[in-house]
Amino acid sequence: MPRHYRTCNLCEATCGITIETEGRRIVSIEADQADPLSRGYICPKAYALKDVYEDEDRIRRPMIRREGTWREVSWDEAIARAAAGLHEAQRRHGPDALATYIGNPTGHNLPAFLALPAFLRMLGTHNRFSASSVDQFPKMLAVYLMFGAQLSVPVPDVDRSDYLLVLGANPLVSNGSLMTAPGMKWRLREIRQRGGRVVVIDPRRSETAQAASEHLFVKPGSDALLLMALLATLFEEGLGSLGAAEGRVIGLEALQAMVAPFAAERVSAAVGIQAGDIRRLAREFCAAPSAACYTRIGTCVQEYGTLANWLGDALNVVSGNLDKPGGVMFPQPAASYSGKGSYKRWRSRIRRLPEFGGELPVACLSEEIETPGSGQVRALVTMGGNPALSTPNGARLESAMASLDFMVSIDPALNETTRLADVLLPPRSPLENTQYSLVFHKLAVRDTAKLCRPVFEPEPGSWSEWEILAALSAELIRLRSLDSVAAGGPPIENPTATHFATTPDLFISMLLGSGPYGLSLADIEAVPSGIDLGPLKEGGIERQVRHEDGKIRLMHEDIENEALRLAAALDGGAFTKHDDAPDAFLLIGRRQLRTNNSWMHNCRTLIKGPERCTLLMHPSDASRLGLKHGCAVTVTSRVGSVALPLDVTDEMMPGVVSIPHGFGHTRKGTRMRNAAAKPGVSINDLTDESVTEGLCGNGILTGVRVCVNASERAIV
Ligand SMILES: Nc1nc2c(c(=O)[nH]1)N[C@H]1C(S)=C(S)[C@@H](COP(=O)(O)OP(=O)(O)OC[C@H]3O[C@@H](n4cnc5c(=O)[nH]c(N)nc54)[C@H](O)[C@@H]3O)O[C@H]1N2
Ligand SMILES: Nc1nc2c(c(=O)[nH]1)N[C@H]1C(S)=C(S)[C@@H](COP(=O)(O)OP(=O)(O)OC[C@H]3O[C@@H](n4cnc5c(=O)[nH]c(N)nc54)[C@H](O)[C@@H]3O)O[C@H]1N2
Ligand code: SF4
Ligand SMILES: [Mo]
Repeated sequence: MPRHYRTCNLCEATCGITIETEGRRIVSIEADQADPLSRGYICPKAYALKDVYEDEDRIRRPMIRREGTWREVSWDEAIARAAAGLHEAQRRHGPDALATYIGNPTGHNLPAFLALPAFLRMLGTHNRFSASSVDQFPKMLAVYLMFGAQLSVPVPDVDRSDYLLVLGANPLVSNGSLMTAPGMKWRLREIRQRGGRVVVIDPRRSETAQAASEHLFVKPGSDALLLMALLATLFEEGLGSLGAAEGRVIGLEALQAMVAPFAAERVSAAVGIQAGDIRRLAREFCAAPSAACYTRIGTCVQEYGTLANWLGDALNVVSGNLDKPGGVMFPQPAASYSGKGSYKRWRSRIRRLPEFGGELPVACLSEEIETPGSGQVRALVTMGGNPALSTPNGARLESAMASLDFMVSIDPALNETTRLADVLLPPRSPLENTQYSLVFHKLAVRDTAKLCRPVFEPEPGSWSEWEILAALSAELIRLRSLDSVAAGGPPIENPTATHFATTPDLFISMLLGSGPYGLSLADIEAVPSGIDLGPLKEGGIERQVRHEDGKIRLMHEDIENEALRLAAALDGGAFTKHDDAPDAFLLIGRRQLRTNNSWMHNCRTLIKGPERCTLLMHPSDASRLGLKHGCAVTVTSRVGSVALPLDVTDEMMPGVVSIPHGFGHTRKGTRMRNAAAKPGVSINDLTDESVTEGLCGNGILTGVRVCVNASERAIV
């Protein structure tokens, strides 16, 4: 039976797996013990790759929707129809009339990832959106401002660390993000076995918190205050040192002045942590032989997200832990592909939210579609995304999308978003493509390199994203050229032709050749489980700080202004004023081991078992409101209301409730039968698109103000 060595493409952990096949069937999926990064770890989702591949609901042929009915068509007809509709919107209303939304799985898919830049450039629209603005943009902006490039992300060197401070992440379930670290359960246990400490700051006693040395509840949305106070303690008590960053920073005194007003005693009530504990954490962090502060999605999806993430890395720098084994370090991948990034080159039309990394925040997409005038979005391309369920006030975006003149989705599922498309272009399974991760090797806790060849020959007549975007680009340019000639101008050359004339293999091979290890494709292919390039290496400041003077910025004007805004909010009582309202709660999200954002709920093996879309609430809150475990509750926010079962648990911080994201498969016209049988509700029918993170406009998905009451509605 053929055995194939692959990297699981479902999440950032990129675990090594082996897949045995018989014909076009998957017979078994197992952990690859020889993978140098994942060391034999996999999670239950890996087995579901079989379900995803064999899913009867998976769309395999292009389809066109007319008057509510889908019809299978040839690729030629689908591409012609898609290009004509997109072209028409741009011809009549200008380049910005076309918007794009790129979702999460494209980062895990080599042909999609490599094809996108050329395609997006060719479209020429300022209205580009992606899941990154409901995810890690604040972290990326923070490192862009501090280190000079949006992917210069220092990663906790967990395998050598003596102290890991985790804010807003639950890697035992998520398997790590902006920190590719498969098997965090083992890696955290090893920290503790070495005599080190793991401290988790989270409004819920998460799975990671349960495995940690210490857990402290924090009020949702207050991480910037906590980090300010940790830094203030460090300076006040003279605990800092620059280590490898000595002589390489500017703005140290300004940083000290900025954090000084945020003493632990002043922020304690707003953060929900005793001043003595805050001071102790700062002392422990600085006294540890090595320490890493890891801030992730919980700290991004809040109002002061960029500031919080910036402060987290400032703490790493001024405690001497940047570029130090056991601290935070810059990985050195065998091949990488990322520019410096950009900020504020343009703004959104209505709310004036800033561009970052060539994109606008998706929280403003619905108003850009709904509001008439020059620059109004009339057509949309989505690829590998489900913004109807994944973005704040998804229900509003859903009805905005339904009002578009034209929509194309490049996606293998007919889901809450793609059901609204006029043309559905389904790419073939990633298991039929070559895979090499250009993103996650750059974020990994160990340097490795692994290339995976297709498990199956491509299904006859199937196209990868590379082929889809190449054909769509060529057809769009052909139509533009016809217009130009008809108007008496010259024909237009296809600007994407050279890009698409190469192949993904050629790209990887070029990047490897110019990379630090001088590897070739053949070198990597010779080791099917992946080549081990060793632990993270010092010298990362030299390699990854990309400001022209090579210096780390410990101060930036925008950060300073955010700090002033934060101080005013603290003084104005913004963090404490609703504390006593009886039915008012702050809503947070959660991830679960057996789900993956909104799109794996159709896997039978994952979705079976108890109802998972429940509202978590602390027993003291439940008894005050007279609510019993298992009863139905209604949760209401400014934008909407949902009803779901109550789960009473002391995992929750009092005053805070939690709903997992990605559910809400109640919409008509989808083709995800297993998901629809256990639909749950969408937390993003409660999150508010009208408020955004202060510097990059990221969606605010945590600390959402809601009321909870006994439900009179039947639960769907
Ligand atoms: N099983 C599974 N794995 C996944 C995914 C999935 O859906 N399912 N999704 C993948 C994706 S796309 C991503 S981006 C990563 C994300 O990976 P992580 O960043 O680890 O995200 P979460 O698991 O959501 O953990 C976030 C934690 O932040 C806490 N939190 C919420 N609000 C706050 C706050 O204001 N302050 C603090 N300090 N904590 C807060 C939550 O309670 C939660 O425990 O996971 C990836 N892995
Ligand atoms: N309230 C709340 N909202 C959140 C979050 C949260 O924590 N709380 N998390 C946010 C985060 S971190 C993220 S990343 C987003 C995710 O948001 P999105 O990326 O918008 O949504 P997904 O649920 O990941 O949807 C993935 C889509 O990709 C398709 N797909 C799967 N594989 C492939 C492939 O190989 N090629 C193509 N072309 N398509 C494929 C699936 O069919 C599905 O339609 O959600 C965000 N939304
Ligand atoms: S943690 Fe699970 S889903 Fe993520 S890469 Fe590993 S096996 Fe796949
Ligand atoms: Mo994400």
